[in-house]
Amino acid sequence: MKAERTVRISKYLAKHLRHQPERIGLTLDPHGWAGVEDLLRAAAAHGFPFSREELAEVVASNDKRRYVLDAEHDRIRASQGHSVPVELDLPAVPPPEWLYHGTVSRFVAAIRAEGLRPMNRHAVHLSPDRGTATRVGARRGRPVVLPVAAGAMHRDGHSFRVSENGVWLAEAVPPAYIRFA
Ligand code: HQG
Repeated sequence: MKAERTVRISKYLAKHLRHQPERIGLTLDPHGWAGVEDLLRAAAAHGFPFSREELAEVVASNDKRRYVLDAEHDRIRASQGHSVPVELDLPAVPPPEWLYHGTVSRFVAAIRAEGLRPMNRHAVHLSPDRGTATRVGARRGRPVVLPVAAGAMHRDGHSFRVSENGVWLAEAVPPAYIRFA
C-alpha cells in the first residue's frame, strides 16, 4: 500500500476511534473498542471504503502503534488520545523519575500558572524521552520540552498510567513538578 493511503487510513481511524465515532454511525464500547466489521461497514457507507487487509497493514505498520487489533474478538481500538469518554482500564504503574512534555512557547505562561491540563483529551500526555517530546511539541511550532518530576509526583500520591504504545498519562501535572528553563 502507498504511504499516502496508509496515512489517510490512519488519520481516518484517529478521527473515528478517538474523537467522532458518531460521525459515521459507529459506537465504541465503554473501553473504546469497535467491531472490525462495523468499522469497515461504517467507513464504506460514509464514502471511505478500505479493506480488512488494509486495516491490518495500517495497524501493523503504524509508527506509534496507535491502534490495537484484538483478533479473538475481531475488534479494534485506539491505544490513547481519545476525546470521547472511554475507560482504557490501564493499570496505574510507577513512572520513571523524569518524563517529558512537548509543547510550544505560547502555552508556557499558562502552564507555569496552572500546570499541565488534559485540555480536550482525557489525560496529559508525557513522553519517556526528550526526542519523542520534541516531536510532539513540533506539531505546533518550535518545540519546547518541559521535564516533569514524575517520580516525585508519584511519591506524593499522583497516579500514572502507560498506554499500550508507551505514552505516559497523568490526570494533570501541578506546576511545582515541572522544570521550566
Ligand atoms: C497544552 C499526538 C495551556 C499542551 C502526540 C499541548 C501526543 C496547555 C496542548 C498526543 C496547558 C494539548 C497528545 C495549560 C497543556 N495551558 N496549554 N494549562 N496544559 N497545554 O494535542 O500532548 O499523533 O491534546 O502543551 O504525539 O500535544 O495523535 O496534547 O500543546 O502523544 O497519536 O495543550 O497527540 O499523538 O494538545 O499531544 P494535545 P499533546 P498522535
